[in-house]
Amino acid sequence: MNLEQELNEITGRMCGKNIAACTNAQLYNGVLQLVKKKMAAVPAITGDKKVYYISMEFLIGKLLSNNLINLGLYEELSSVLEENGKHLSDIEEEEPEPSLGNGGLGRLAACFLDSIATLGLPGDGIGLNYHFGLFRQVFEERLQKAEKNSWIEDYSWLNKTGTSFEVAFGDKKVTSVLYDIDVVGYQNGVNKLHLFDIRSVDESLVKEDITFDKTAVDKNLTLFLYPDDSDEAGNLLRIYQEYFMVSNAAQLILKEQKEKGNDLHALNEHVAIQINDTHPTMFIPELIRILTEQEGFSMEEAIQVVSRTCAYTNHTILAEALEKWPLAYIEKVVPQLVPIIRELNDRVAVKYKDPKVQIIDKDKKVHMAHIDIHYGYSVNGVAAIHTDILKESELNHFYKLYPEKFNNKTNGITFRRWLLSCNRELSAFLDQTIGEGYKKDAAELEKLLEKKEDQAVLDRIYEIKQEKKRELVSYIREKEGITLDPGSIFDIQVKRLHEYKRQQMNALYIIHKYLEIKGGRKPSAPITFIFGAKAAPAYVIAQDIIHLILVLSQIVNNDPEVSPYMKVVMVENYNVSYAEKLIPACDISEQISLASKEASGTGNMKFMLNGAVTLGTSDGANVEIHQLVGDDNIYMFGEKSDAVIAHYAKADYVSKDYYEKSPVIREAVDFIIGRQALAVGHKENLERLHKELLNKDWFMTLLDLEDYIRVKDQAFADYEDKQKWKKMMLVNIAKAGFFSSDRTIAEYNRDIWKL
Ligand code: 26V
Repeated sequence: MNLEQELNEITGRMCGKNIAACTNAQLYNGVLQLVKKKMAAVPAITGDKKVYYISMEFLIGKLLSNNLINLGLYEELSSVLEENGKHLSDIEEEEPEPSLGNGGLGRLAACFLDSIATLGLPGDGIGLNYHFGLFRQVFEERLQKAEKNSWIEDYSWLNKTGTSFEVAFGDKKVTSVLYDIDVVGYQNGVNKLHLFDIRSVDESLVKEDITFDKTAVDKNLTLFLYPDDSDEAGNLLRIYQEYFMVSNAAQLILKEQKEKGNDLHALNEHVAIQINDTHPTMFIPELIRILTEQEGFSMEEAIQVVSRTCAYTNHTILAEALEKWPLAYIEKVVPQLVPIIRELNDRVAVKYKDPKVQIIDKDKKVHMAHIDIHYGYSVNGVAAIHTDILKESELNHFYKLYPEKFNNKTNGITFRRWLLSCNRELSAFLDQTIGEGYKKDAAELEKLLEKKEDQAVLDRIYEIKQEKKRELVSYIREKEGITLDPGSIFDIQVKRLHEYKRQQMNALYIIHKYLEIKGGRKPSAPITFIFGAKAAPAYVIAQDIIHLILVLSQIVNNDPEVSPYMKVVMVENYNVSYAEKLIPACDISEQISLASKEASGTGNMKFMLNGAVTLGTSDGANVEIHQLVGDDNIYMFGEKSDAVIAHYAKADYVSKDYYEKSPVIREAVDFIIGRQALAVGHKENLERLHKELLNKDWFMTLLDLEDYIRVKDQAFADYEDKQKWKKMMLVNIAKAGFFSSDRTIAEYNRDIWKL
């Protein structure tokens, strides 16, 4: 049977229609079944040693297009559909997005699974099957409202397995069920993403918003992805979720190892466990508990084996995101772990006297990262500067104890999704221009540098950008009801909303530009400012920043004197699918975090790969982007991380000083509570934000504002020199190869997993 016959056979069986007669929704279900069947026929990746990547979040996004590309079926299926009067892009729109992550950490986990399979390494993901992913964001009266966001339909990528375990919480037991999603590598075999669920989940607990009864654990354990990103969680349910995940993980891994006939006493020869941030840390005491209680290990040996098997990745230095659970909470949820955690603590206390490296502190809080560092064999940061900060300041006390454990693994992104799938025009052009080798070896993108003086190549890269901008314009017109000028500069900042990422600084620039235009200083080219961001529901100032941006959008877009020169859009419900449309259309990529605070960033890499030029601070992976493209192909500004760290140490940053000495800053900040803003926005939100900027500004917005304005104006002016801009685009694409997650995973394997 050819592909068309196969699909006709499936749709006939599912809904009694052939391809041409199906609705797009019916056809999506048919295509889903077809692709799942194809994936089931791809051989599993096998080997002596396997990695398990344990993570509370796998922000996989839609899977159809990616799986088709990796299976090598995209073009064929696309033509089959066209011949039947259908379009693959319409079918893709039918797929619900699994938003099983908050942001960078979860998306990284998804990119890693793609690369592990693509490199042919045996490696599975282990996580939770949340019924509702990260909340759906809607704007009402220019405020964020959070709604539930379900993604599981009758037909989905999930395959129910027969695997099931018992997990004990104090006096009650919960039974798990395991669902698997196949992860197919690019022109390679299949690994699995294992997502654990409970049998007794009750979706009816949830009303339209995202509040629900948090006490009935046997009904709500896997209902929701926790929506706090770097805010203190402080919630028992979170500990229930974490323990449920790691207990299942430990049981699954031991079951698989026993089935393979491997000796558990030599577990580290067969298994590597990567602990994604501290959320899965209880895996360590849980595995020790099972080995000692059920497998006859002595405590000493169990600790030795586990310590040689587990490796930890740190993703943030924000103090509020480093988990510290009160021992009393753990006692309440999983009393069986408490003796193990005490044992681990006591062994540390005997060896080291420094209070900074203890596991249980004087307030009886358990420092999860400390368990990982003492009882894991590797600690890695996610970009060079981040790892340096861990070694030199944040985790310096540990670095002195265990220098050999610390290593850097600069993040990466999968080029299958962030180039081949979201920008088929650019990848097709690269195929013609430098050959297809870059798809397997991303370093080959550098071949593009040889074409830097080739006018036809430069023109085509620019033209593709214009095409992607036009596509985005029609998408935004349809979704947001706002009409944009595809001839304007597209300046984009999309990422979680957090003060350290400084969307508020971008907003202050917009105010500044607005006032300039009102004063008669028109920009050389029209500019479109685009934002996309969700704010944790409990994070008040982040909500206020969204409000400000929506207020500015209203003021600017409706001012006939200004709107021909600038527009402001905050897209609703920014998610992976939206990112896939925004990133290819971007001219200027905003990466403006306060230096030292963004561990790496991965959006910066996606933008660069799609020919955007970075406007950024010396933070996270921006530093490495800067080194790769050189001064002429990036716009850097702001104080460096050591200066920022010194400001914190000396507590000498006073935002009011900056406000008072600069009329430009004062004018922009005061606009927030001016007549115009208050006419459109809510007094409470705007005044709170204004007060925060003047009296606290913990993430030092005003510190870099003037420099930001200067460098951003320069970038906009340079955009007018088309020839110069095209060359910058080309260099950025050519140098993006380093940021392939295939490179990152090859390094994890070489230095940590050794599969
Ligand atoms: C913390 C918590 C606290 C408990 C409640 C739920 C929750 C969820 C997430 C987080 C921490 C998020 C940390 C994170 O996403 N870090 C980002 O990781 C990216 C991948 O390494 C990196 O590029 C970003 O710079 C970093 O912010």
